[in-house]
Amino acid sequence: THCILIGAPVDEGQRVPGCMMGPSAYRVAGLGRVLESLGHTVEDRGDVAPAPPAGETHPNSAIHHLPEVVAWTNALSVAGRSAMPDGMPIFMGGDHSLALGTVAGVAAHAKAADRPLFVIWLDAHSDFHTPETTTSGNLHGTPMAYAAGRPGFAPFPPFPAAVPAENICMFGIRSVDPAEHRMLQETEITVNDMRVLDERGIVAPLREFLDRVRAANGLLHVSLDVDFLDPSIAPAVGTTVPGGATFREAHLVCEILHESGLVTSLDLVELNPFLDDRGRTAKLMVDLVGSMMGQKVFDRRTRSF
Ligand code: DIR
Ligand code: MN
Ligand code: MN
Ligand code: MN
Repeated sequence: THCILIGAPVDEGQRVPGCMMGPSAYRVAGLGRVLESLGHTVEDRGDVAPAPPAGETHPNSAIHHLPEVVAWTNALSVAGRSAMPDGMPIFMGGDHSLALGTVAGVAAHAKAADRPLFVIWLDAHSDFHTPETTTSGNLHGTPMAYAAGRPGFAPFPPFPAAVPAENICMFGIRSVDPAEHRMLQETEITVNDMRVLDERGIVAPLREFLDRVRAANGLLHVSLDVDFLDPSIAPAVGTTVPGGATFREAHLVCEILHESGLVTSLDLVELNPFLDDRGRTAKLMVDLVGSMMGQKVFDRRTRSF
C-alpha cells in the first residue's frame, strides 16, 4: 500500500490544548518507519495549513472556534479528496473535528469513483451532535452527524454525499449525550456500545459489518479516537472515559481490519501528547496502525482459524 501521511494539527474542536502536537508525536514515534518495515511505501505530505478563518457565526453561543474549524474542514476535505486516488491517506490529528473535513474529502472521492462509502467509528463517544444541539460547544463532538448528512450544519459547506446510516458502524461507545441519543435512535446506524462488546465480543459485530462492505465493493474509512482505548493504556487524551477497549481488543480489531483488505483511509484523532506518559499513547497508536497494516506476531497465511 502507498501510505500518505497527512498532518492535521487541529486543536480548536475541543478545550484541552495539545492535540496540535499530535502529528509531531506520530512522526517521533516512528509511524512512517513502522509502515515501511511492513513493506509499504510512505509519503509524508506534511501538515495541512488552513486558510485564514473567515468569521462565520452561529446562534448557538456555546460554540467556540467555529471559523477556525470551518477553515480546517475546507482544507482537509481538499487534502483528503486529492490523496485518495494516490493511495491510502492516514490523517494524523489533531482533535476529532478534523473528521468533518477528512470524511468529506473521502466521500467526495467515493462519489466521483461511484463507490459506496462505509465508516467505522472507534470511539468512546458517538460524536453525533450538530452545531445546533451541542451544549459543550466542542465541535469535535459533531463529525459523525455531519457525515451522516444530518441537517443543521450551516455554515459548514454541504456534506458532499451523505454516508447512508446502514454504512456506519460505531465501536466502543460509552458516552452519549441526550440529544445525540435521540438522534441516533432515529437512524439505522449500528452502535456497538460497550454492552454489545462485553456480551458478544468485538469480532462478530466487526465481521458482520466488514462482510457488508465487501459485498458492496465499498470504500472503508476508519476513524480511530484515542479514547476508544481504556485510559489505563492510553492516557494522552483530553476526554478520558473509563471502561474502554483493552490492548488486546484494540489489536484484534486492527488485525481483522488488515485481514479484510478493505480499509482505504484512516483518521488518528484526539492524541494530546502534552498529557502523555513518556510517549506511551503515541507509541500504542503507532503499534495499532502497524497491526492495521499487517504487523502480526505469527503469520498464519489464512484468515480461517
Ligand atoms: C461530548 C463528548 N459528547 C461533547 N465529546 C467528545 O462535548 O459533545 N469527546 N467527542 O471526545
Ligand atoms: Mn471522537
Ligand atoms: Mn471520543
Ligand atoms: Mn468533548
